[in-house]
This record gives sequence, C-alpha cells and structure tokens, in this order.
Amino acid sequence: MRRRVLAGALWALGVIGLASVALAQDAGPAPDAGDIPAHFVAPRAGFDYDKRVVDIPMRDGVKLHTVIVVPKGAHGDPMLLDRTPYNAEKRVKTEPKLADAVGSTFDVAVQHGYILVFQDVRGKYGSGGDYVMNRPLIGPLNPTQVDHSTDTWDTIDWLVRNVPESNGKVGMIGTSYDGFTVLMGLVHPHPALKAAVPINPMVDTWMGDDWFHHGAFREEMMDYVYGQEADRHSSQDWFTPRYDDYDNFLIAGSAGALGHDMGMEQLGMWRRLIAHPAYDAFWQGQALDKILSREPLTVPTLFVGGLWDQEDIYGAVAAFEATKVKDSGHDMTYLVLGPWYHGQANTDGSHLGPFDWNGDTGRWFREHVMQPFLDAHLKDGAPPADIARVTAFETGTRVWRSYADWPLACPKGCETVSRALYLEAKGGLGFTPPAAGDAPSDSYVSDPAKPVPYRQRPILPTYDHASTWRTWLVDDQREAATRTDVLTFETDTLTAPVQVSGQPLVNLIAATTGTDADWVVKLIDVYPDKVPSDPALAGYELAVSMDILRGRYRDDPSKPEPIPANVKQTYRFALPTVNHVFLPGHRIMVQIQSSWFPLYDRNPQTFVDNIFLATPEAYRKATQTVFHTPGAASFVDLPVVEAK
Ligand code: PG9
Repeated sequence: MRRRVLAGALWALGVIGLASVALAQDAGPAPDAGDIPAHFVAPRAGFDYDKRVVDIPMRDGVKLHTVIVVPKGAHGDPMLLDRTPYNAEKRVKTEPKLADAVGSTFDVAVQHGYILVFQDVRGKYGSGGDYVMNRPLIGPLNPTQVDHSTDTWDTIDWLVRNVPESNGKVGMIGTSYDGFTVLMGLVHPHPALKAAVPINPMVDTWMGDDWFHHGAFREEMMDYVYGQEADRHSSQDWFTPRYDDYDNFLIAGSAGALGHDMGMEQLGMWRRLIAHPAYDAFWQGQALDKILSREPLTVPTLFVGGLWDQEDIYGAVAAFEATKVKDSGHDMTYLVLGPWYHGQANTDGSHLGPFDWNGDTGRWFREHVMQPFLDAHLKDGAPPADIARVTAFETGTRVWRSYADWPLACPKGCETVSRALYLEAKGGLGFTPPAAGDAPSDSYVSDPAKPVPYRQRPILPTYDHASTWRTWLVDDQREAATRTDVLTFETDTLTAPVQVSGQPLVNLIAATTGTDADWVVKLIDVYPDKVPSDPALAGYELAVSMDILRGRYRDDPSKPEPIPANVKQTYRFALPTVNHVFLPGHRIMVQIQSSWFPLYDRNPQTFVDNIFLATPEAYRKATQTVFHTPGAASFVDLPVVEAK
C-alpha cells in the first residue's frame, strides 16, 4: 500500500511537473530566426578574445545557436567545433582571459592559436527545431531530411565562409554526447573538416555505453532522460523521495513503473527505451562503430577512451577497432587510453580515487598527443604529428606506452597470448584447469528484494554534487565480497608480473533455478596487506574490468530467450578494455554476482516479455550455481602480454 501511495504521489508530481513544463514549452515560439540577434560581436576592453553569437541557418531553415570565440588578432587560425546538448553559452565563462573562459579541455589549444566554436544541437537551448535525443542518421530511424551529419555539414560550411580570421580548416572535438556529435560529423563529412577528437563518445548504447550494458538497463540514467527531454533548457530536475537511491529504485519496482510514476511516457526517448529492451534494429541501426566501419574514414580521428569510464567505457575502443580495418595507410585512426573516469582527459589526470598516476596524465595527453594531432591536421604548414597510432597508459606500472595497434601490437620481444584464468573449488583461481574430485560448484541465493548494491550505501543520485559517481569504478570491492550472494575466487600471491592488455572474455558455466538471470563478473587486482608507499591501499580490491550480462541475451542479443531452469548454460561476454600489470605481491581476484543495483535494474529472475514492465509478482529469489569442474570449468580468458 505504502508503495502505491508513494508512487501515486510521485506520479502526480511528475505529471504536474512535466505538464507545466509542456505548457512552458508551448508558452511561446522556440527561439528562432529573428528572436536572437543574427550576429553580434562583443569586443570587450581587457578581454583577449571576442565572443560572437550567431544563429546559423540549416538547410531546412532551422537556426542553430552558435558561440564563436575569436582570439584578438587571430589570423589564419583553424577552428575547433563542439556541438552539444548541454548549453553552448555556458561553455564560455565571462573571463577576460581565453584560457580561463573556456576551461581545461583547451588549456593547451589556446596557446596554439585556435578559434573555438560551441553550438547548441537542434532543439536545445538557443537552437530552433525539435530535440531528438541521439537523433539517428537520416534513414529508417529518421524519416526527416536533417540529422547531426547534415547539421554539422551546414555549420562548417557557414563557418568557413563567415569567419574571416580562420584558415578555412575545422576540427571537431567533444566528450560523451558531444563525442557522439563528433562521430556523426564524420558521416559524409564537409571537406573543411580535417581532424576529429571524440572523447569518451557514445557509440553503442545497448552494448556498453550509457543506456545498457549487454542488455541490462542502467536505470540510474533515467534522470538524464527526464532532465534532457522535459524542456529545451533542461530546467526540470529529477526528484526522489528518499536520500539513498537504493531505496528510491527498490520502492519504485521496475524501471517502467518508476518511469510511469514520473510521467515519463511523455518523453520520446523514454518511450523508445522501453519499446526496445533487446538489441533490435533500433539499436543496431544506431551503433556508430558499425556505421563508421562501412566506409574508410576520410578525416583523421583520435579516439580517446578512459579505462575507468563510468559512462561510455565501450565506445572509443569499439569505434577505433571498427574503423582501423579500412585505414590501410594507418593515418586516419588513432587511439588514446588513459587512466581516467568519464571526461577526465579534459582535466587533471593525476589521480583517480585513491590511486596516484605519478603525474597529470590529462595534461600530458593534451600536450603530447592531442595538440600535436590537432596542429598537424589543422595548422597551415605544421609538421606531421610525432605520436604513436596508439598511446595507452599502463596501470600497475603507471607508465605511458606507445603501440602501433590495439589490441596491442607488441613491441619487439613480446606477444599477447590468451591465458584462461580458471575458477577453482574453495574460492581458488589459477591458470590450470580445475582438477576432478574437488567441489564442482559454488552457489548463492539471489534475492531481488535485497539486490547487491553496486557501491557502498547510501548511494546518491549520480547528479548529486556530493556523489562520487565519477570514481565509482575504482571503489574498493571488499565491500561486495562480504555478501553471501557474491562469489569470490582468488589466486595465490603473484611472484611475477602479469600484464593484461585488451578485453578479458568471460566463459561462465552456470545454472539458475529461475528462468532469467543477470551475471556480473569482476576482474580485480588485490593489493598486498602492506603497501609502504601508500598504506591506505593495503588489501585494496581494485576492479580493473567488470561488467554485466543479462542472461536472456546469452545466445542472441536481438532475441531474448528464457533460461531453462536448473540446466547448465555457458555465458560468454567481453569485459571492458584493460591495460594493467598485476605486480608481484598482488593477487588476482574474480567476483561473481547477479545484481548491481540500482545502477542496473533488477532482473526479476523469471522470464517476462519486457523487464521494463515486469510486475512485482515476477520478482523471485533464485539459486545461482557457478561450475568449476572438468567438463564445466568456468574461466576468464585474459589477453596476457608475455616475453617471446
Ligand atoms: N554519457 C553521458 C550520458 C548520456 C546518456 C545518458 C546518460 C549519460 C553524456 O552523454 O554526457
């Protein structure tokens, strides 16, 4: 009863909230055409740049609100374009010094003479037209005659003809959603587009970016849909009745029930999310790694990934690996992997949580990789960039490495081999297959009424200023290991380093008493009980790669199938990219569990058509059994780098 009353209250609030927003949205014409000064230059004494605000007409007449920052005295400078749904005007603070006005992403670029351009995407903030989140390319998923590709083309065409201080060359740069718009600009690119830097881009939002990971829905992202789509100025804040999100999402029930309580059926993206729980043509048709792999890239592109990117850990590597195939000259596709959370490439990369990287890896990247790449392709007469095709930070040893390819093309004298790390009885873990006679399996009860928290409670909403959402992937996993519904397997203490570079591949053999299940697998570096250099790290359990698979998609992500109860199944899926050395004195650990809440919605563990719409009765306890015995030996395939 309490739940329904609360939900009812939420629902009422939600509907009122959105309804008023809808009214506000209809309160007058969208800022368009003559509503905003067509073109004004705001020279200000004491400022070392001019800020111009223009509304650039697209081919369908809609005008996109664009802020152009021109350093005083600029002549023959390239332009860097960032197309964003997060308010272009906010990207330029009213500071007299350009470096202070545009933030640390450009702290090196501003020293090299660049004109910076920020644009509201169609339908957001000052731009006209309608907002469609992750607007697909023109085609079966977009029947209109405009998309981000055409809007980028029209924008660049206007810029090169209307910014006389430029050299007619444009680069695109952007992080996250803005990284997605960079990639969209690579489809039928304008001839003046000469370089692209997609940082932590959204690439495939069902496989591993933002919305789902292998089919498990990231319900903590619901507030993003609400905030982004409720109105063009994103003025509607998500709200929750309880302090701890673990309570909020448990009380609400399924993600669909929460969306209903919040009145989200009014939002296009929400309707599309709950209508497409499987990897159907809707998601496959938007996967930018697949789209960009169809034709050779014609714009040199530096894909930037974060090894602990809590939002888009999949995209950069997937897009690099997909597009490098047709890059026969090895001069179009580049990759950087840093020890970063989402977006940290743009700021101070000295630390991540309690981990010190022995220097500001973010600034090093901007200075030694990004700027040479941009200058080489955008500055007239600049020399080729002296950068490797792949620059990857190696954690454990804390050094930058240069490679000719990724997964890493070993420098001389080494090779990458697949080494199966087997689960063993009594919580063991090792590189030899389990012996007969040992206990064949371990079991736990997975109870949807008490799902495993994805991090220590209280869990604040990701947008809460007090939340450490950004660094959650490096949380100490000892917290989880104490639960009886989390299995833990651990090697002996290592006597030699083990370098893992690439994507670990899970081969889990398991049975459930239910007819659906989620499987979470974590690859963990266990620190020694004494760490003289940093005592706070004693015994720390650092996850270097972990992910979730929704069991109904074990065979075909587009076709969910019930899991036959009490029958061994094999679950194979890739974990996120690692570039880590497990040092001597450390141990390797694997943890397994069946919920990761409330970042991921709960699996009811009984097969239903659409988990978004699961009824409370569908959520049932299940006993999960993980096998580690000859003929049913679970293991994680590690890409280990070994001396030749
Ligand atoms: N990665 C961010 C995000 C996108 C969609 C849902 C939730 C987060 C971003 O694009 O900024």
